[in-house]
Amino acid sequence: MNLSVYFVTPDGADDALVLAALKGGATAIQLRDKTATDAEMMAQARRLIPRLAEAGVALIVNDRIEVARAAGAAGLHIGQGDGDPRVARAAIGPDLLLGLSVEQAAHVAAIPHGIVDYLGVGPVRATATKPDHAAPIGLDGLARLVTAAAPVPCVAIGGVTAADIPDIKRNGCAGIAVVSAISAAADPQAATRSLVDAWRIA
Ligand code: TZP
Ligand code: MG
Repeated sequence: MNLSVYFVTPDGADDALVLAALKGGATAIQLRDKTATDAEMMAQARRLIPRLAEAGVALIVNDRIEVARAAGAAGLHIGQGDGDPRVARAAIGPDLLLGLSVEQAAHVAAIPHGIVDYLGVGPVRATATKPDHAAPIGLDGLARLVTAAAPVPCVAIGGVTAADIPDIKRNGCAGIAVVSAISAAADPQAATRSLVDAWRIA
């Protein structure tokens, strides 16, 4: 799975935003919406999955195990407040990807072996996108957690912009996970393309 430019949707994202990120070259997409009903999220996932599949891009569903399963998503992403990753793994079976958010060394140390496919590590910086986020870890905190997590692939999340890409890549991350760097851009497709290009040349 290519996690290099992983677009995480803001609440209420429309399909056009996701498709713009796809056209811009996003390599993975997470449907994350804290405001949608399960039925709304299911319908959106079902509309998007075939479009993404044509481009070989995985759709990962945030939080909602039943939506991930029933919609035929490529995976599920959960956080520290979403229960034991072993329970999520048992529910989704062996074939779906499982991503887990980690914010501190203790979270990495507690990961059961062979259960998760990748980690979202952060927040690197404070971000208005997730009002209840944990304390920012900075690029040096990121480097420590990525080293501790090896060989599990890590994506850096939280206030990440194109300017951070060289440091993040040097830290051994498999990619960046961003919301506002794409969703708040005047041209989300072009913004995604800039991130993809920045990752490639870093
Ligand atoms: N988890 C940690 S920070 C964050 C999530 C979902 C939000 C990242 O959003 P942005 O706009 O890229 O800072
Ligand atoms: Mg969650």
